[in-house]
Amino acid sequence: MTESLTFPSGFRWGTATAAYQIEGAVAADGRTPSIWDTSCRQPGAIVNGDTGDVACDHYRRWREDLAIVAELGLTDYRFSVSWPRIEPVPGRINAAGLDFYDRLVDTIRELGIRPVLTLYHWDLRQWLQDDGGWRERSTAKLFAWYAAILAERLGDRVATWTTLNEPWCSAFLGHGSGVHAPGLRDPALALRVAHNLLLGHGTAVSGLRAILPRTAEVSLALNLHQVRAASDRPDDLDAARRIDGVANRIFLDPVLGRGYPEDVRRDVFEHTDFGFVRPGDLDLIAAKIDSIGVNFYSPSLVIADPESPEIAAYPGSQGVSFVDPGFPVTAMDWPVDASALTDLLLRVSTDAPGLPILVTENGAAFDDHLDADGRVRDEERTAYLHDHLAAVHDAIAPGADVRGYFAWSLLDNVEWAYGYDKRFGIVRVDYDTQERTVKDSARAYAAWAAANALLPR
Ligand code: PNW
Repeated sequence: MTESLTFPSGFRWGTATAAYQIEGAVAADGRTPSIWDTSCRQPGAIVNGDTGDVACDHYRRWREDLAIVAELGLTDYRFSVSWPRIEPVPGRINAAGLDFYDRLVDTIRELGIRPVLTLYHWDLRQWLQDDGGWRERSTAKLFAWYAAILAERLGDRVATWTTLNEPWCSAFLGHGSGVHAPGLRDPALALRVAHNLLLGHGTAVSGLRAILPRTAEVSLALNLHQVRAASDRPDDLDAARRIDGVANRIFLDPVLGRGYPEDVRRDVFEHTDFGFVRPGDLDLIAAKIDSIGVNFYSPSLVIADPESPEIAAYPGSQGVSFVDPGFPVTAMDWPVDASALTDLLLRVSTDAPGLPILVTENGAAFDDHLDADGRVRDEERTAYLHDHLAAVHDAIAPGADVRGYFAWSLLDNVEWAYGYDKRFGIVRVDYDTQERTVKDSARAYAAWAAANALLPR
């Protein structure tokens, strides 16, 4: 690349984390367990038997971590609030939990950074799971109640609110394939859970509107799949339609006011007739949002495969297989193709005209290491971030209204079912000493943020 690619003025250069993945201190100050604390104690659920008990000890080291974000000159920091810290037992607000996020938000702002708050990044309170969790409609109401508590406390200082992070994962990895907490495998339940999550989103949005200043930005972060068909043959195109339906449109369409897609209803009819949708639900779910968060890591390529049984994380996917698109892969074995992000952003901007887009997560795990001179030369991550930011630029040029980008993740952290094995951080964490090392990728990212441009490499 010979010239710099400049981003629109005001473009937000952020980085992101999630509470369970970094905080540790799982029993501190009155916190009670979440479904992830439970899951990580089930033999075999998490690689190496890892747990989030200590994680990056961010609950104690948060000042140091925020200082790194400031030193990198980033404009935005996306974090999530741990529901079990706020409401450790039914109906009782934990002052110490609220105080933690209050201090965090004040310090983020003092450092000149914009806080972007996610209300739910998968750490459901275990006692609520014991009462049925997202299987129950009532959980949507409880979620909105919790959202309102936080809005009352932080609404004067946090401008951007994201309700749910990646409801596809909560519904279909948590209740379909069972690789995420609470580890259930029941496609009919997973579809009901998807609806209750969306109901929680919509109910929370309405509640937030009543509390937050009119200038607040309310959003939802989806891990949209960029699905391509292996060929233009009708059966391959139909395979792509199915995956697009149950991964993307089942969330996007109701949120954008179009209700559940008819073709998805047909694909999953053996599991459910959507009888869980009650009058008024779709209006609630369509509550106006101010931006949409897109989390993107890797493209999907699918092919018609008549012998293939339903893939548990994709209800209605019988007769479909995912195939290797042949790109280089990350340590997660996820193929890397930045052009898929351009296509995805253009698709979202066509689907949701007028709705600003934030890339709320993008990044990669690689097996990087600390060199003797104290540096982490993670060139593959730098290249990944560079190419995906160029892909964002490619989407903005023809008109996608992308307002910002958040590198996942600030820190190496607990990568859910993969434990500490996979390092996504732009900052390295030594889990023995808790020492942080700013990786070369973070330095490169900081330089682009300072220039508001991708500089020639
Ligand atoms: C996202 N998939 O998770 C999450 O928001 C982060 O907490 C996580 O660390 C990050 O991506 C990296 O994995 C995903 O199987 C987990 O398609 C799994 C999938 C997608 C996203």
